[in-house]
Amino acid sequence: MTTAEPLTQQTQQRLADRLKRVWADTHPELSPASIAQWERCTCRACGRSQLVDVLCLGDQPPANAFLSPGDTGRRETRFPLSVRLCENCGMLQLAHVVPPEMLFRAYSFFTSSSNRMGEHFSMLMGRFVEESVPSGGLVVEIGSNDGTALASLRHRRVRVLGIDPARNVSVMAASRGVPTITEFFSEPLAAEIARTAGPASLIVACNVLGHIDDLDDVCRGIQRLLDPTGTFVFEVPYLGDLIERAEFDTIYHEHLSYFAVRPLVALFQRHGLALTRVEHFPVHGGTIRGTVVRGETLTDSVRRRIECEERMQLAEPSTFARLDERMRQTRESLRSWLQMQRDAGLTVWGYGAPAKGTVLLNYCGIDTELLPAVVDSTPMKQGLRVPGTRQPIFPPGALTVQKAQRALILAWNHAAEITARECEFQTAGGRLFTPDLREWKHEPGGVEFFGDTPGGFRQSLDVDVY
Ligand code: JHZ
Repeated sequence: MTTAEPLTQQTQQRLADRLKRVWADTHPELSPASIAQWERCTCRACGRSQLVDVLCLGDQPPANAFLSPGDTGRRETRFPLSVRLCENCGMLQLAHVVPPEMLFRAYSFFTSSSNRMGEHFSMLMGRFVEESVPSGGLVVEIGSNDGTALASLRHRRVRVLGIDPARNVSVMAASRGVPTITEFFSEPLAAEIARTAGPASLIVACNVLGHIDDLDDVCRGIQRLLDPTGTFVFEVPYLGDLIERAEFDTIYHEHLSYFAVRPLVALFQRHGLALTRVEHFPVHGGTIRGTVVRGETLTDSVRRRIECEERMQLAEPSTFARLDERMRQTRESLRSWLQMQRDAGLTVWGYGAPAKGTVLLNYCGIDTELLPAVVDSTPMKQGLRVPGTRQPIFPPGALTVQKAQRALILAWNHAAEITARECEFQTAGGRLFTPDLREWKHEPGGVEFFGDTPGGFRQSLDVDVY
């Protein structure tokens, strides 16, 4: 498809019909009326119906729907992965919603799988508890996963409560001593928590706002639960980084929204909430952390950030036409590099089976011929296969045992941690590359990367505060 051109009526109808059929097959309990809601025609941030189609990554299986050995004979359910831009507020968002019950009840991503992420969240919690939570105050985390962030508060005199719909990760959180409600966050749930546990001094939501279709309901829930002087802190991958570094593999069905500051301000303002501070981190390829309080003030720093986004043309359809071109170039260069390795008799395995790895492999059409297997440290993923392209997933040690000569780091946001961990593989002659084809090496003084970065793709980021 050519980007920045609206889909034809006919194509839109075909996609919508297909999605409804999939919904009806997989969820017989849903009424036709509820199924019909799952194509998004109004903006999640401003509510207006000025959405234009700007990108299409084809039909893809859900990125975390790993296949068990018994599943390999069956056809996988694929959903359209198409992206729309709101011409009114600039919010980038997915057009189609895969049932959240399918995506989030059994979750294969664990926050604790990266030591660095554990440190990052523990620093976030420590700082905001000191800034905004009195002794005995309540800290609530939306999307608390395996409890890593809240568990870091165990020595502080505060009460903690996690909320996460995934049963398996909630059990892990409970085993860490983190009380967790195994549910989707919603306004009624927020009202119930406020009634039974009192208002929250701090509400935290990291890498979860993008997963939620009804952001108005989230904001209403925050209004219900937050203490009048409380703070809401969130982290989301930043759209500016997605575009600058062509991080298109972070586009998948779980991520319904791709946030810039301007649409976030519009969303919060409609609910009597004010985004007062934005910080920018290199985490997950570029993340913004927002601090939100009750009120309507637009601070100078946030206003400057919005001006900067205008200069970056984050809300221009032509920006996405350029991104589409870079996506195609990445597909070409990655495929020809893998073919060259194969022709030279070198075996390349994937390192990490993150959700973004599924997207990269499927979008680029990288099957087991080009990349026979991947390794991942998450026990729940080992023994399964990557959705769509079907590479088997082994524990990391298999890389050396099976004598792979190259590893393509699909979890490129953890490249430094992985390179430092894989000394044995490198000592045995193995070489590590990220999808931009830069080589990573563990040196005595730390990790270094080599090679040109065509088009400035995924370089490291500095931390800055607006
Ligand atoms: P990682 C996650 O996406 C999850 P994903 C989520 N959908 C989200 O919103 C975004 O982040 C922002 C493995 N690994 O973090 C573990 C090793 O094998 O990039 C994981 O399977 N060895 C909520 O799924 C994967 O890589 C290691 O040394 O793209 C990393 O997944 C390390 C550090 C990781 O998440």
